Amino acid sequence: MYTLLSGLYKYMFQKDEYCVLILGLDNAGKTTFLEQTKTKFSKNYKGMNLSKITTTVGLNIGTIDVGKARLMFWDLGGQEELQSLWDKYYAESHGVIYVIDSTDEERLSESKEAFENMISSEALEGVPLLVLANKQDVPNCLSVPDIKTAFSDSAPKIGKRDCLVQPCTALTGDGVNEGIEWMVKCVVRNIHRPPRQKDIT
Ligand code: G3D
Repeated sequence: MYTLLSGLYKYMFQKDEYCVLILGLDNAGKTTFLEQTKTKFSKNYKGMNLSKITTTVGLNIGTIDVGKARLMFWDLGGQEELQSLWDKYYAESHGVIYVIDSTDEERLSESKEAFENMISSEALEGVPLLVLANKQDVPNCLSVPDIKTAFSDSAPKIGKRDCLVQPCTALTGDGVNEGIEWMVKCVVRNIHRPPRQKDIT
């Protein structure tokens, strides 16, 4: 009876856990996105004042539950010297959210370089990739088609992994639900896929 009840309890309440990295250059809006996500998806979370958030130095973490999935976010610092730490987290991650500041055309090529380094990592092969074109509230910012064009020659490196470019305003929350729901769908589907041939030992 105990086994039956504990099995039932586990079935109803146990969550599958997924690690999702939030990457991008400093000032792209990673921490604002994480705070907005926690505010939207956690019932009792009293978010920080979003206008008081300053750029990530080190690591911010956060957890949300969506259905039977528990997403654990690691928001890593985007400064050049911190980018070299990103790959230490790749092997553990089930999904990547890459945040682009759509108002910063000057640093777009720098962002693309960091993006290409990241997607070239073997450890991230097949891992779903959500690209956020953030700060869409700012007039005359780069649109999703502009960003897709600028990043078009990265397509071969993206390969067959799930990838979505989502317009987003982390400050107001526009596009946050759509992005998170897409990520949940992909990581859940991915974990139930049969292992790749080279993973079989
Ligand atoms: P980071 O964690 O990637 O370094 P932050 O970036 O989340 O600290 O955000 C950097 C700056 O961008 C912050 O402004 C923040 O308010 C702003 N920001 C983040 N998301 C948006 C958005 O969707 N729209 C607009 N207009 N601004 C955004 P400050 O002035 O504090 O540097």
